[in-house]
Amino acid sequence: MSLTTNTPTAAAPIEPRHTWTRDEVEALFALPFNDLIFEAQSVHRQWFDANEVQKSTLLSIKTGGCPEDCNYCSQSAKFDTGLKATKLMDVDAVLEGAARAKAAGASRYCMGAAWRSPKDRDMEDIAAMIKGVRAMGMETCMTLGMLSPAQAAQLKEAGLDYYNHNIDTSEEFYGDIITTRNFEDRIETIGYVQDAGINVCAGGILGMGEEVGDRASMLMTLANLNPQPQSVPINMLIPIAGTPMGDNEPVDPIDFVRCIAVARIMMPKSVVRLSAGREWMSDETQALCFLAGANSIFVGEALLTTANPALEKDNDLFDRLGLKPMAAHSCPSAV
Ligand code: SAM
Ligand code: DTB
Ligand code: SF4
Repeated sequence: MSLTTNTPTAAAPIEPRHTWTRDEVEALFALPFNDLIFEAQSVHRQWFDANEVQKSTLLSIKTGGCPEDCNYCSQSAKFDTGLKATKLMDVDAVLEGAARAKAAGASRYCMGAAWRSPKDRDMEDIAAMIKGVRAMGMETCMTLGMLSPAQAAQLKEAGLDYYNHNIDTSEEFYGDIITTRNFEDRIETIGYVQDAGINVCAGGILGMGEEVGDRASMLMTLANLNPQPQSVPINMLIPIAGTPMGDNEPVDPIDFVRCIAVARIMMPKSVVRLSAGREWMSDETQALCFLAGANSIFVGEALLTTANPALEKDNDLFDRLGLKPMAAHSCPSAV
């Protein structure tokens, strides 16, 4: 495949396109590594400062006991992972966590609940959390499972900036990972979020036993959404003992970097997040991910139920790479 697929003209930065075919995406994955990274870095510099990385912090506002059967997840009630289920947290406790995240340099606070979908009775507290975090000057993100159009509108009304709803893998492989909902359900909620005027955060997981073709198909689905998701998390599977994926083999870091690069090329105006799994990655792998166009990470010592690198370790990596945090509300595609 020619390297000119997405090559910019000197004058105008390339705009996202929504007509990607699986053959085109697979051809990107098959490029020699150096050509792929060069192309990704060239695209990256058109819309972003290549030395800026957005920092988000996660909080699990309702942990465990989830009725869904996502084969990778510590929080599904279908697997015995030893996790203790909790109720929805108090608003004040969530806001205390947000203040700590802001002090540690996060520009976005992401709140996750282990629900199939939120109950209407929970929406008042959820709205209070969004308003409180926003008042601190951080971007807000929620991930609560499937939404109705009315719930999406309530979240928008409360001031929600981003809604995370991952497609996780290809449409073809989805049924092997989750049986309690289908791929179409995911796309439907993403549509409701877009219709409500909320930025979409949607990505997936590598290391679940998928083939390169599945990774290509997943990125094709994401890039062909119109608009493209403004935020694209690429997670490395964290194998959880007690789940069907507890003994999965780790992903080859080079293959992981390739996927980041292809995502960057296909979604030039989106923030691509080097998401779960950094605790198990070398500094060099992370540096390659940034070179390939990743420009967001989770900071803080926990993700939802698993570990994330210590703050000092991340600050040290930023210093050694000359990286700076991205300011809130500076994504070029955000609504
Ligand atoms: N229940 C909501 C949902 O599934 O949409 C929100 C929370 S869910 C834990 C958020 C995302 O975290 C999942 O879609 C998945 O992509 C990611 N995730 C969960 N467990 C993971 C694991 N063990 N390794 C990597 N990513 C994981
Ligand atoms: C996303 O794509 N990854 C985050 C966030 N969105 C919600 C979650 C990662 C979870 C990793 C496993 C855990 O901590 O339970
Ligand atoms: Fe539930 Fe979300 Fe975990 Fe699936 S990924 S089991 S929906 S918390």
